[in-house]
Amino acid sequence: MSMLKYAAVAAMIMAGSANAELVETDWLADSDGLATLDTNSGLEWLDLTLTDGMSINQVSLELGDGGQYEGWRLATASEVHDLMRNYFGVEYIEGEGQKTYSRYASGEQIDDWQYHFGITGAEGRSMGRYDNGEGQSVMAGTRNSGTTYIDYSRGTLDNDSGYDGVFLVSEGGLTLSSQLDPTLGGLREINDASDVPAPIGFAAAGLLLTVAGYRRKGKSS
Ligand SMILES: [Ca+2]
Ligand SMILES: [Ca+2]
Repeated sequence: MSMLKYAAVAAMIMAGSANAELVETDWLADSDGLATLDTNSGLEWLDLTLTDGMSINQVSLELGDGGQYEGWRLATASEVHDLMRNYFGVEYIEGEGQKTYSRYASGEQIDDWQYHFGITGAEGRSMGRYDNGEGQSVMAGTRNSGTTYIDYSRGTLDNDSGYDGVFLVSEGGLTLSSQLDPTLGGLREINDASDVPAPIGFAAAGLLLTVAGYRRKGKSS
């Protein structure tokens, strides 16, 4: 790959990671707004209100043929981390464990998040569970106070509460919006076209800056 292409890809990735653009999409019927497309990752997320109060294991039982959430799958921890990092701009490092950001989110961020994912509990809680990768249930989301959570401990995969739903995702082709609107597929294709997984992308961006730095040094000396 030429240096120019590296620069273009690195710039695209850095620009894309700066903020996640969330777009309301429809799952089953026109204007139901039951899903949300993250244009950054190309993933569609099911509204958290639809799984509110359920454990991860209860939701898992409904993912197969004929199930309530047929075609959706559980979001991985790193997919949720990416969403939180990109949307809220939190400086979360993989493996850091439970993080609570007090009064972190702006009013606009909270409003938009609640609008897209729905309210799951009192005081504007808009929260979802996911498997932390070690068979434990953890939560991410925000609430009216502005406190934002990542990997907040919620006990076992059988644990449930009225505070949060479960994060479910789709790579496309499942929701009505992604079937009808070619631009949604187009967004995914743009993401796929870079063909650079995020960690490699960041490495490429780092390499580019390093090379640029060496060049400047070389010229000045
Ligand atoms: Ca939505
Ligand atoms: Ca609830």
